[in-house]
Amino acid sequence: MISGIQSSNNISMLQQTSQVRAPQCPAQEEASVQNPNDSVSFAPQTKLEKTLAATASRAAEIEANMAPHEPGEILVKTKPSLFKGADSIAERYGASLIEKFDMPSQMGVESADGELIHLKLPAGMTTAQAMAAMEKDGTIEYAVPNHVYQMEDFQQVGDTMTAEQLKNAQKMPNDLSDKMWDMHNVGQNGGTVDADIDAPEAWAKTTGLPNGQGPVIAMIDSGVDFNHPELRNNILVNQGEIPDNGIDDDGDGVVDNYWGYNAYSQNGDVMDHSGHGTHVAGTIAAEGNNGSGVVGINWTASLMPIRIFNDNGSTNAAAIIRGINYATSHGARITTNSWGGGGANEAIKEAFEKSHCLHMMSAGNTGTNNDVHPHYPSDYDLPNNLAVAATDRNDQLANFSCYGQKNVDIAAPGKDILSTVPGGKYAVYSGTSMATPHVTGAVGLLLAQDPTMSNDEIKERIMNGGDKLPQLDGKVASGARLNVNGSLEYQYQGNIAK
Ligand SMILES: [Ca+2]
Ligand SMILES: [Ca+2]
Ligand SMILES: [Ca+2]
Ligand SMILES: [Ca+2]
Repeated sequence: MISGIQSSNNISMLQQTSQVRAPQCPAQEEASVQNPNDSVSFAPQTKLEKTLAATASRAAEIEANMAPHEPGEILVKTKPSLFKGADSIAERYGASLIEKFDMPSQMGVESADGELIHLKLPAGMTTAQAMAAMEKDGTIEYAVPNHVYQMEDFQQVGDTMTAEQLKNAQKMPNDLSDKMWDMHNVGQNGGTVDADIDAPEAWAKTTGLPNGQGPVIAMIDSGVDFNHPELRNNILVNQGEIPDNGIDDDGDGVVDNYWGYNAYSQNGDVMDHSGHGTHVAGTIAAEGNNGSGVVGINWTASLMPIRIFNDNGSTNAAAIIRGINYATSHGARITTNSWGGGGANEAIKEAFEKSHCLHMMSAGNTGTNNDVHPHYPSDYDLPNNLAVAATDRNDQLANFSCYGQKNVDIAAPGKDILSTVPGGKYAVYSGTSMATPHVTGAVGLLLAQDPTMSNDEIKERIMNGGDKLPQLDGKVASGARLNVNGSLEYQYQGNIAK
């Protein structure tokens, strides 16, 4: 039985949302998107007009291959050591500066880098026209669209439940529901015995570190219901900030960022209105063995909600970059990313790459091969990311899950997953969005066991410590499904190619 707010068909909904997204642009922009040459129909006079005329055919070529983006906007990376590059570039293109991204100090030597700026182009100039013109500009390293991305779709299975309704079917620990085949599969509900991540065996070694003492896990998602009784104690609040007083008490540039950061609206509102982020959070770290609800892979943890999506489940590159940079500059060690799309974006890739964090990324829900049809951010070839496919209760690749021998690293349970949803409730969801937080939770336990573990070691332990399955051979790089106990026991060799 399918119920709730989600479509009964993952695949069509994902395709639909990425293809028919309503343009958020004035009529003039829409017309120019359809025919970029229309907007420069006057005789070129100024230097800028001449440049646009000279690059018109290149602009048409870029336009033809353009993934969904915010119209009339562009992200520009200046060449290194360019004095006041941002202002002069904006002026030259008749654009206005929306923001200059702060590169947190942990990201490396600031002065050796160019600046990343976000521009609003003048009326009538399309993103493709600006990109074509900027290719010829010697002061610019790259210019990319402000791509828009969707939350990875997910499917609710059955009804939302109260804690009381759940209690009828519990096993050890005292809140391990028998619906949680992903943690401990004894063949219940038609599953296969031990097609699971061996969570009880892992919990004999560690159940995570107390809030504030272990690795900070940034959830770059739709926010979290921070009032959920299973999550509230595992969210790392910003102690320097007084909530809801309208003042940026800790002076970090964000007002009232107590529970986390809303990178889309640039404020402290991280309440989840979709269920997506709250479900992800519960898999990573619903409070464990507390006699209620469900159990997360980490019974205790330090979760950092970073909301990047608006209420329609959509976001753009600028918000994503702000979210990644916030995680990096506010002490996160891990990020989890259950979102994606088709637009490769150099600025997003660089934000991930320059962050010291290890980034978990969902492979996508179109059931396709990511080595043939790219999916981002999971396809970025970075030393510090892991891309995750989804399996079901019989250890088969889920029918909706994307895969890729080169671009997807590992599979994890992602079909029929029970976790927390807003309003203090629980629900079963399916999607690679649900698989990804299993790996994130496992990384949390690895770092609880050894806080000094490097990203390279974590990647090797996750990939080589999993259960190799013939049906995943050729589908994911490791050929394995996550086994958190196996990763905790695995001896590091230093042989996973970076
Ligand atoms: Ca098991
Ligand atoms: Ca603040
Ligand atoms: Ca405040
Ligand atoms: Ca619980």
